[in-house]
Amino acid sequence: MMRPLPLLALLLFVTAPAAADEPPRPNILFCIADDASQPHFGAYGCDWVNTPAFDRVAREGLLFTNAWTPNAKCAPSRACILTGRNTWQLEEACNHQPFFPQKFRSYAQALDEHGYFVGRTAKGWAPGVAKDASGRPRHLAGKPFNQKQTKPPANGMSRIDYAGNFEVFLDQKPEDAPFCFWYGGLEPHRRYEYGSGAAKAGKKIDDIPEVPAFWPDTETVRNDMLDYAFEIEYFDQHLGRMLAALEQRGQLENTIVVVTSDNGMPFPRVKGQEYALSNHLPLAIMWPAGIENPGRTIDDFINFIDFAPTFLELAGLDVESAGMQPITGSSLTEYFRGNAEGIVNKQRDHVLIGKERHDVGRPQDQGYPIRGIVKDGYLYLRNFETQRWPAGDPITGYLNCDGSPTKTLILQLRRDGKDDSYWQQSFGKRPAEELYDIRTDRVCLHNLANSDEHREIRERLSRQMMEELKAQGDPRMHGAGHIFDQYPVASERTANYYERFTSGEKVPAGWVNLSDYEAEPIEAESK
Ligand SMILES: [Ca+2]
Repeated sequence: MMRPLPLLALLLFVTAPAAADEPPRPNILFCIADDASQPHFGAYGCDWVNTPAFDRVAREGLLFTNAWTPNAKCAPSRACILTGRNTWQLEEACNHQPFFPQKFRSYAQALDEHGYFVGRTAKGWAPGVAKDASGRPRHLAGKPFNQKQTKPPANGMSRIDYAGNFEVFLDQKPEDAPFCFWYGGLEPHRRYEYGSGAAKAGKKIDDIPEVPAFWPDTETVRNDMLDYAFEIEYFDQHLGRMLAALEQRGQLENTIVVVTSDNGMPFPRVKGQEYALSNHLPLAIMWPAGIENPGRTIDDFINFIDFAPTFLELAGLDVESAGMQPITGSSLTEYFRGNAEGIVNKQRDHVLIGKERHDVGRPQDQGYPIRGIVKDGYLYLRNFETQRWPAGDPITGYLNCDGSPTKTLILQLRRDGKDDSYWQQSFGKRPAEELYDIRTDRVCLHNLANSDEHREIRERLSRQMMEELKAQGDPRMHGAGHIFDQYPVASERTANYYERFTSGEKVPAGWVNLSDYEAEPIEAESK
């Protein structure tokens, strides 16, 4: 065993510039779409969403077919990325719109302290409040570069010129410092300009081969999907401009480019839930100087908690020198070497997922606690509070589902007494256990939890999930799940929503209705 290095030597090792015979530390460009599901990128075979830049990253690097976030909602998903810890290991940051605990540092903060030039554009960790002990904002994903504005091709898209701001960032970078940049695009987060996919991108509703069976297959829903597609394409265009800017500056070679999304599409039964379309996300990584035999496809389970340890390793840091809390994920650099494809590391054979409180609207700001495991072609879910409403309380408008033409249609079909099956799937209450064969039922509609034939697999997955969660210190496995409901909501606008709403207060909840939808507060991190 190696003797520990004296502290001074360790500090010199981690802060000194690379020696002459060592390659310089790579730049890091982390690109994260907001609310895009895994199937909707060209590299995965989708032909009604055009993503040439994502496809290039996959072609010139690695395409991962099995990347999952532990928690399919903006702030908690991003907290896992930034800390390398599972959502149930993050205290308040397990919730959406929380106060981010001061004890948790991000990889971006660590790199900032160890010689990297660090910044971000648009949405970093959000929504929520992250402040240090003296009340100053903590830039968990890097300091903001948002000044350059542009005119996007449709209403509802951000005016922030992401790629333009990346160039501003590159212009400011000291010549001898590597960079770490976070491109937090605000697409395809709602709202959308209805019909823009058809009118402005020339898409046709018949281009969509199949509407997921839990939504009605109508022109309205198909148009909603095309508008979502148009927004993904806008995110991808800025990625393309960023790759071109790096190439032009001769910096693409030693930059690791990671492209993913924080959670699944903002449609009923997807975003904010824990099904396959919710948590299974796109992932492509390129690094010309560092990835051997590009163009490979990797089928191992990759977890969002694996990004932070990857970036620390590339920066020559360990958890202690980074000043971070212990990391649960493990570095992805094993995939960069050699020529292995498909199933590479047999130990990476499952992921754990789960959630607590997302958007508000239940009594006492309660969440909807779930834990799950994905393994051997199955998704197993355990719902801990089955008397609660999974997508939010009907009284306040199912607030854990963004307002949309698809949501409105499903609620209308039920109200009119025409069809309540879609409502049941997206908004109805659920049993304590769910089990889906996601090889044949990717949309998770056929619950096998009560099938005798599947009893063995259900019990095996449940046991493994519970054992691992216990070992990871999940409070819900140790009789303390209620603490997640007790953490305050970091927004005076929405805290205690149910009680205020039911006592007659007019509480703004823009996200219920498309007409007065308000985007999530993207600058919460820097306020
Ligand atoms: Ca999101």
